[in-house]
Amino acid sequence: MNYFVRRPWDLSQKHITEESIFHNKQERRDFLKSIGVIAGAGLSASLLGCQKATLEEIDAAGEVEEGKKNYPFDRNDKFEYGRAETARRDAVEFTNFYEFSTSKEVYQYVDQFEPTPWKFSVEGLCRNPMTFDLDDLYGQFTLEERAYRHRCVETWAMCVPWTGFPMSDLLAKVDPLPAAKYVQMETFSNADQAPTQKYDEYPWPYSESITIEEAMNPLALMTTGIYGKPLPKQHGAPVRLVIPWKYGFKSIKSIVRIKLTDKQPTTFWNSLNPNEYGFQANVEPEVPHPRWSQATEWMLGTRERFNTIKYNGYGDYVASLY
Ligand SMILES: Nc1nc2c(c(=O)[nH]1)N[C@H]1C(S)=C(S)[C@@H](COP(=O)(O)O)O[C@H]1N2
Ligand SMILES: [Mo]
Repeated sequence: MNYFVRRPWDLSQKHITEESIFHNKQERRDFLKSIGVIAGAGLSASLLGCQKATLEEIDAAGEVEEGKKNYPFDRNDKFEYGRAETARRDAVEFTNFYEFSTSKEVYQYVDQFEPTPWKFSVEGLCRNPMTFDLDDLYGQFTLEERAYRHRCVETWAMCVPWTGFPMSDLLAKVDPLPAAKYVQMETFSNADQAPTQKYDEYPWPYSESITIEEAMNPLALMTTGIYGKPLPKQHGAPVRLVIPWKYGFKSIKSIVRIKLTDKQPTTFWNSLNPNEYGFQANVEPEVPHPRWSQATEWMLGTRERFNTIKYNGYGDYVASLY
């Protein structure tokens, strides 16, 4: 029999007024000056916001060479967006990475960041703690490309092809002890390379955590690439997590440490504002953020509006966890 199955993300679309993204060039210049970027780093006029940066300039600002020879990896067709793929330019020029900037034009602030060589450790409640460098990741794991939807708590969304491998494969290597209940993850800490880390109103380093059951879910992806290339700096080079059924802030970038623990760890956004950024942070359209509704979302680039879908449309994989 051949009939149309309505997938959870095939919902009726509403086109609502565009979100306006605030660009204040003077403010940005003042900030760059205050952190000494204008004088030292030799950014081009367009990267300083005098004119729109070209894709070539954005690519040059974020590019990471190491690992490139391995790409691209085969796409796993099990995963579909159910929507149009976000144009690469729209994703690469609009990112959240607070270590570098509280603006979305993170690519303008990453020139001091050196993501290679890189090492990260997996430690804590496991029988076989290990340290991995990038060659280990490309050599020891089976990487693939996956088309995932991404939903930020701020209501923007995108559809992008990530490259990576299941976090469960990583955890299998370290052999977790039965007492391990949570996976705690930390981003690098280096104020010389990441300007915002000079500001101590944030609880650096950025940290996140999920339960071990969530980490073992096949959707949880240790991610090294996007659009068939290594992650550019602003997307969280050289290795990040992607958890597509949760708000984007759980998908921690540029990971240096993963620790298995028996107690729920403190996490970056949750400790700053627990009312606005819950620990669990599953995508739930019916649960408003205290300052805005979560009922709809808008796509980077096209600004198309969609209704938000529970678990970002990944209920088949994760609903049984909750
Ligand atoms: N270390 C770190 N990881 C982070 C963030 C951050 O500021 N620092 N921002 C998060 C947020 S809010 C989102 S929406 C996603 C965005 O991923 P992208 O910028 O690659 O699209 O990264 C998440 N990971
Ligand atoms: Mo986000």
